[in-house]
Amino acid sequence: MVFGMESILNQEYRRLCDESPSQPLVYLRLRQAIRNVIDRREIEPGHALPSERELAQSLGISRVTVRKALAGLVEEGLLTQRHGAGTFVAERIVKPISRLTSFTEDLRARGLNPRSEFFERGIGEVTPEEAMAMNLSPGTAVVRLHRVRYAGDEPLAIERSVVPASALPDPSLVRDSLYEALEARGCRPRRALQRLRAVLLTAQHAHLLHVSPGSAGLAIERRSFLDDGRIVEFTSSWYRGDVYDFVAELHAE
Ligand code: 16G
Repeated sequence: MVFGMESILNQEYRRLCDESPSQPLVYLRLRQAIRNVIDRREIEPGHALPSERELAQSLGISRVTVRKALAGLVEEGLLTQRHGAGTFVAERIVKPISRLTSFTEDLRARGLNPRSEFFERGIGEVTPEEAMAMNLSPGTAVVRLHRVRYAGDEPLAIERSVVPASALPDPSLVRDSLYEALEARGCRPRRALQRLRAVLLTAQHAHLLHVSPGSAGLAIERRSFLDDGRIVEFTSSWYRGDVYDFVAELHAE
């Protein structure tokens, strides 16, 4: 067990106790402490966390509470658990597909630095295909973004987004995050339909993603809606298959 890591977690947990003594839920506080140390890269991806027993002992809380704190972070994709081996900071990016989050939020939650390189950030008339996919009338103005999405220097995905100009009148409003720009206009998507399929990355996509042509990728199409049912986003993404795990929680019914 790494003592340094235990004491870093311990310190962060105590700091949160002092900062918000009124937080009655111990597992939420521990969850936040772990999130913070991962965020600050004080525990690196792939590294193990102290065991449940060790954490419980050093923090003076019950193992049930520790387990509950960890389970939530496993569900968020921040931690992974390997049977018999323990709990690790997730190395691959594990993305729950049932949450409508943005690339920027997903990466920030993992302590990574999201960045975009734009090939296109403009406004134009909707094409017939886009009009069909988005239920827009011919001639409607749309904003188009074509970006490579990075974590620091590492390219992770290519995205083409189309957004009605009624939701986003000026493409330059999008700096790093489309969802932040939409949120600022009160048009953040509330619901989305997403389609995922496995692909072999074309030479052009592979080049942009710094992988070999023919590498495995995931082609994802997301159509997002506002509360009133209007489509606010139609995005086609190509994610690298070697770094992403998409996970979903399933319920029997
Ligand atoms: C994600 C979404 C994409 C959305 C983008 C917004 C998937 C498969 N796709 O990449 O549809 O447009 O996030 O991210 O999750 P941003 O706010 O960082 O620009």
